[in-house]
Amino acid sequence: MQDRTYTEDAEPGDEATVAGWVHEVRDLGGIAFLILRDATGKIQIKFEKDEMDDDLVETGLGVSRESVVTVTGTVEEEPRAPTGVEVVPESVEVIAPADPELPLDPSGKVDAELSTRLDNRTLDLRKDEVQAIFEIRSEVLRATREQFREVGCTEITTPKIVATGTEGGTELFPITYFGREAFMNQSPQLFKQLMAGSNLERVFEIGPIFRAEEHNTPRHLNEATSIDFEGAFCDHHDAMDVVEGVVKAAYEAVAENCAEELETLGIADDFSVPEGEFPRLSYEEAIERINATGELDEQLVWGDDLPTEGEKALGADVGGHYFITDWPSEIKPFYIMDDDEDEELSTGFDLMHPRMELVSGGQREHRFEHLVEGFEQQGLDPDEFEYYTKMFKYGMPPHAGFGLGGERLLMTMLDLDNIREAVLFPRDRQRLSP
Ligand code: AMO
Repeated sequence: MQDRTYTEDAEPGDEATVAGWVHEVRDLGGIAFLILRDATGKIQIKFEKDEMDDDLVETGLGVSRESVVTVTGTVEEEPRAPTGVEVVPESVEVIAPADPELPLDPSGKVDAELSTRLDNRTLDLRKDEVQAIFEIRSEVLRATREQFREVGCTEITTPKIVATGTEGGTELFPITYFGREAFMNQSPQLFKQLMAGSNLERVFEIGPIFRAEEHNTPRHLNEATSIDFEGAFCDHHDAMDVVEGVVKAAYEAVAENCAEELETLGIADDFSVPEGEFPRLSYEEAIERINATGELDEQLVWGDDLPTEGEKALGADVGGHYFITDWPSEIKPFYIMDDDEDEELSTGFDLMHPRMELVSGGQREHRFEHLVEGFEQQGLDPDEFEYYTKMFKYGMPPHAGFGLGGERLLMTMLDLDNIREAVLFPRDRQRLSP
């Protein structure tokens, strides 16, 4: 729309047209206010009933909440107005009237259940604190991309419809692809490795991953955003350095550019950029420390996966982001390389936030024979992965990488209770639309 002024840009003395939603109409008798809201904020429109044209007053005050209007008038200084200015209207046009029966209250005065909010995301996003989450999400993704470019990575996008799974068979979503069985991709794992072996060398991808998770929990989604990295001539230590840089860059960018959003979310005072190196604990140390907390009914033994309560106990003990390294090879996937000196150990690592796991990564098995053996050990048919394995015969350098859960990064950064708060239209066991 031509000549439209955002509410935050309206300056006293301007002749301006503002456009947005009717946040509230406050009728005080002889004087009344319409509060108009747009992406940048709110502005007060003043109606003096005795001094203005009746039609204008009627239109301005009769309009239902959340209708879309444009208002043309003079911007004047008004210290008592919430933003210090108000508009004295010459014309008001109702562009799109809203049904007075709203499924939720965008002013936030009446709370709504999460499911009602997710069913009506358009209205939900009209609330400042919900808008703030998605402004921050956008900033996190921007900063992440910039950080990857800083360390020499090329952004790639890889297929989401694939012939094989990589992260365990039970979590696959099958689909029909021209009469053949196909799947929604669980991870760009194999594609990003194939690109680490190309002349691109260092690649990243930010895209959807699909998991038919059994769990319907506050931290699992069936479609999540994965922030993936893969780098040639990198080992797992290098990959840990890269992910540490990315996480810190995301926090720094939010601290620097989202002060208002953090204020809106009520977390500005508690928000801090993680400082110093993230501690790197071995899996063995991790289980010892978990056992020492006494939080678990049964002591963990070598080879156990870390249960959620164990992760929480360790998180509370460490008190910040930390890595768990040197996992037993048997609980890491086929593409993870074993330790050079001890076959029982792998180069796999996880990056943890005190509340939950954010990242898995590791150095990859780049030696053809070892890779094929690994497939067989995990009961996978190497022939099905021939498109992948054969490239390991034509010069595959050592490489390493990681996958970082985008929504989990946001959830932990903003202290959200439920991962669904960080996704516009979440996919979970109950939710397939909108
Ligand atoms: P992994 O399966 O551990 O590793 O996934 C990596 C990270 O992605 C996030 N994540 C999820 N977030 C929300 N809901 C889910 N259902 C979900 N599943 C995963 C987590 C997790 O730590 N290919 C490897 C990565 C690699 O080695 O490069 C992989 O996918 O934050």
